[in-house]
Formats: sequence, C-alpha cells, structure tokens
Amino acid sequence: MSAKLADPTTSTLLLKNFSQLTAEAEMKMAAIVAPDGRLRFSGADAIMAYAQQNKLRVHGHALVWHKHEPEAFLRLDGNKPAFTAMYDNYIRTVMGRYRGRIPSWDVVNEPVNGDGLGLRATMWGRNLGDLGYIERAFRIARETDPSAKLFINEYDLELKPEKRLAFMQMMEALLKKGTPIDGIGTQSHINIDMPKGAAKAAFKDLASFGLPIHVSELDISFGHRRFDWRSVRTKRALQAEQMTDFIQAFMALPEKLRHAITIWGLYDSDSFWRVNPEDPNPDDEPLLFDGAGRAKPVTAAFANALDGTKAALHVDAG
Ligand code: 9MR
Repeated sequence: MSAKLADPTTSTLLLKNFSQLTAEAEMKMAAIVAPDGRLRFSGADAIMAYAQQNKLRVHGHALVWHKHEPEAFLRLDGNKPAFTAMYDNYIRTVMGRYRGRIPSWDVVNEPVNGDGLGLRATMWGRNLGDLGYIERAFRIARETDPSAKLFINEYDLELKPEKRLAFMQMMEALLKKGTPIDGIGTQSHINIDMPKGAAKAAFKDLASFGLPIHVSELDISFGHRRFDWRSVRTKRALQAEQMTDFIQAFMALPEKLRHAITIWGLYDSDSFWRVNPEDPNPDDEPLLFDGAGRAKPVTAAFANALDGTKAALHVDAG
C-alpha cells in the first residue's frame, strides 16, 4: 500500500475523504517477520510516516492472525517456552515501536472458525491454548502500550448469525478471565444479497458488551453467484440500498459505541475480492470509488447515511 500512497491522485482522493488509515498488509507478520526471525519495519514505517505527515490516525492491523504463521515461529512449534518468548517479544516489539502513535490495534484477527463452530485451530492455540493465545496477546499488548485501544476483529458476523454466536461466547469467556479487550472489530465484508435486517441484528448483539464497535473492513461485493443475470445497474442500485441500511444500523448505535468505519480499499480496481485467490471476481465493484476515482451510487448512499455525523467518524482506506 505504501507505493499507492506515493501516487498524488490517490493521495489527494484519500486525504479529501478519510481521516484514518489501516495498512492492508504492511503491519502483519508476513511483512514484518523475516524467515530468520528478525523483524523488518520498512513498509510499516513508510505508512506511519505518510500518516503522520498528513495527520491521519492509524489503526494497527493485525498482531496475531491464523493466516500468517511465519517460519520462524513454526520452527519453535511445540517448544512452549521458546515459542512463548518469541510471541511476547513480537507483540512488545511491534507495538512498542509505535507506542503512543497508533491509538488502536487489532490484537487478534479472525479467532473464530470460518464455519462458526467454535474457535479456530491455529499454531498459536496449539502452543498457548485456544483461548490462551488470545488472552495472552491482549495482556502483553496492554502492558506494552496502555494508551492503545485493543480490538478483537472478526468476519461474517452479519452474514452468519451462528458465527456471531460463537464469537459472543468467546467474548464472554475472555471477558470473564479479565482479558483487556477495549473494542470489537466487525470486518463487514458484506454483499448485495445480505438479508434485510442482518446488520441491525448484528449490531444489536455486538453492542450488548458495551464496547466500542469498529466497522473495520467494510465493502459490499456484487456477490459470488455462479449465474447472476442481473445488470450492473441493478447490482449498483442494490449495493447503494445495502449501504444505506448498513450505515443507518451502525449510526443507530449510541455514539460511545461507534469507534469508526473503515472501508477496505479506495478504488474498486484495488479490491481484494477482485484477486482473492480462493474465488476471484474481476468484475466486482465493492468499494466507494471506481478505477478512475469517480463516485458511484453507493458513494452517495454512504455519504447521505452519515449525514451530519462525519466529523465523529474515522473513515479509512485500507
Ligand atoms: O486485503 C488484504 C490483501 O491485500 C492481503 O494480501 C491479504 C493477506 O495479507 O489480506 C487482505 O486483507 C484481509 C484482512 O487482513 C483480514 N480480513 C480479510 C481481508 C481480505 O482477505
């Protein structure tokens, strides 16, 4: 992403519309942990420098994630003391480097199984306990930067009520143990066919913890139907409607529970869903701007639904 920020047109569009930034990849283990275990920060530092220069707030993403199990950790798999030491050191070093400069972090990303049945089996859980690795990450994070708001981040909480239930059971267990969680991130990779009322129901459940909610990776996909004969115009209209419902549901939350809304990318042409190796859709238009930076029906829907409250929100291009 740091390369994209160097492009003046992109930078202008971003700064005109957003006040917070999330790195799409540069602050993850895959970018930071070298095969020999050393930690590299050139990408993350470049994002920080850009953000500071342009007075953007940065949301840290993400300290621990099942998708990134670096070689250096895998070599210590099963050696609990050494694995634990590397784990703690990673969180301390990364958060410590940006202490006081990154006000919120996704400490653990996607801990619930994709199918919504309980916790995900990961290398982290195998070595530190399925709930233990989450609890430990939050405790070390709190110790490292007590000023940072610590988030747990998950996907499909709107689309799969059964997954939301598993997420909520996990939250209860973690909070009961005194885990220092300050907020809930709901990625909100939704689509134009999401049933009406799904977002409202999700926000109602998630708000029951009384913690701020971050819509952390919002995009509205045209969906993944194999045969979809609807016109692009129809899909764009449905997308705009879906956006209105979604943002209205979020804005109906008490102000203290609304942390921010992050959009997962700036241009449709950069969206992860176009190139997702598991199910690429090169015609998808999930974001707020087309490839030329032009607004679309969904853009107006987004702005209108936020009307008058923009100043209270931190909107980001991931
Ligand atoms: O959009 C991100 C893509 O550019 C990266 O290559 C990928 C792997 O790091 O991660 C993508 O972002 C994911 C996010 O970190 C967590 N939720 C799902 C996002 C899409 O896969």
